[in-house]
Amino acid sequence: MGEKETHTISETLRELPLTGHVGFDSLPYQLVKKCLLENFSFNILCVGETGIGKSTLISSLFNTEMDISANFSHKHSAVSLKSKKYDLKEKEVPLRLIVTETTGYGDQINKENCLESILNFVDSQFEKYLKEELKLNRNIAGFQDTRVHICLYFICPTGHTLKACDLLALKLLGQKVNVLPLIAKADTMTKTELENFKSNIQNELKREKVEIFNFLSDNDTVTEQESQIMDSIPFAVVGSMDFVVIDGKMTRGRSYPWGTVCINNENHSDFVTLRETLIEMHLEDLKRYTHEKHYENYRKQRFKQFNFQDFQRGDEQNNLLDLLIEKEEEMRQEIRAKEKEMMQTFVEKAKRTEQELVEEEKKMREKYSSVQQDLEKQQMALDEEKKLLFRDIELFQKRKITFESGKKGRKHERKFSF
Ligand SMILES: Nc1nc2c(ncn2[C@@H]2O[C@H](COP(=O)(O)OP(=O)(O)OP(=O)(O)O)[C@@H](O)[C@H]2O)c(=O)[nH]1
Ligand SMILES: [Mg+2]
Repeated sequence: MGEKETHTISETLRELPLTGHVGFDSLPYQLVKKCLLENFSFNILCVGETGIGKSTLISSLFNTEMDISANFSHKHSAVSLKSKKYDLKEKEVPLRLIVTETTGYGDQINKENCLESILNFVDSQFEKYLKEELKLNRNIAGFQDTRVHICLYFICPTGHTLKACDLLALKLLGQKVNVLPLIAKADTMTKTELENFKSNIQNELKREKVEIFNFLSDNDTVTEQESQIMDSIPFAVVGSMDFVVIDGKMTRGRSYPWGTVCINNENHSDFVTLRETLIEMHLEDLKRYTHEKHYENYRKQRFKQFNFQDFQRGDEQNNLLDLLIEKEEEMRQEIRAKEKEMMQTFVEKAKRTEQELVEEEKKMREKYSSVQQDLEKQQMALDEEKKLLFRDIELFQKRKITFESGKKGRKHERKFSF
């Protein structure tokens, strides 16, 4: 029925030739002007083991000295994320770039929870946007959108297949964000090793149905370039903060005793393909897909949690106001229950603290009386010793007097005997 309707409309559509200049041919220029005034933005999430080359690759991609601040430590008890904002400009086109990197990914002995913080980070960016969207006075145009537009997943250049944790990470991340796997430090493998590694990963991703961002056009016409791009995933990349001179030109590269790897050389790595695909060709697609697919999924899931449903025409029960009143009442009850619970916890804690204080006082008193008893005993012992000492002194004095008087008597006797 719908198809039939469209058919009739298109048949009756008339194309009218204009007799003069109206001015709507300038609409694309107005859009360009608006975009330039608004600032372009792009948010990248880099997930990969410590020291795998995340910061170096981002610096190489945007050809600028970014703060790489590596911490040279593998002693991280948990995975955390660090975000940095950069304002870049190329030929008067401004770009606000937010780069988020994982810290300590893969450094834990128990890797069970290493994904939790990354998935939470992705969700919390969606949540921020949702909150802004639900505000009464929302400002979507001025809102700093931090939703992740692309997640670059750095695979270790092992030459084998994907590790179980990489596979799980790619699978879970692929359901929430646009994911692009990369083989990091590709210069550490030979050409054949790299080809085999790539094909192993491709097979595994296909077998496990991992969702990787699709760079093919939405319409049916897939260009050769697009299918080449898809065949090259995971891109084997090389990054560098150093510059080398090749054919008299300064270029980013890595010098080794046996030769030089030029990151812009397509025979050396897929770096150029990555840069062109990500920035030149699909930056806006990645943003659009984030909003239209991943954010929509998140929004739907959150609304389901609140029991929100779509309104059907003529459905009297699905009145927005009723629903909101019902929700408000539910939330009030929830808050009341939470308040009660908190009050109970507080009273219990206060009781426990009071009891603890009484016990502490009792212990202190006992300790005080035992110390006092000890002191009294010591005092008595000292008094006893003092008494004995005085008696000894008295005895000594008496003996001294007796001895002195005896001495005088003996002297007198000796005088008379002469
Ligand atoms: N061989 C080789 N080494 C690289 C490549 N990219 C980066 N490196 C080197 O790897 C080391 C770590 O690079 P970073 O970019 O700091 O790695 P990171 O993943 O950001 O490290 P953390 O932020 O500490 O997790 C540095 O010594 C880089 O020079 C590469 O493509 N090939
Ligand atoms: Mg880094």
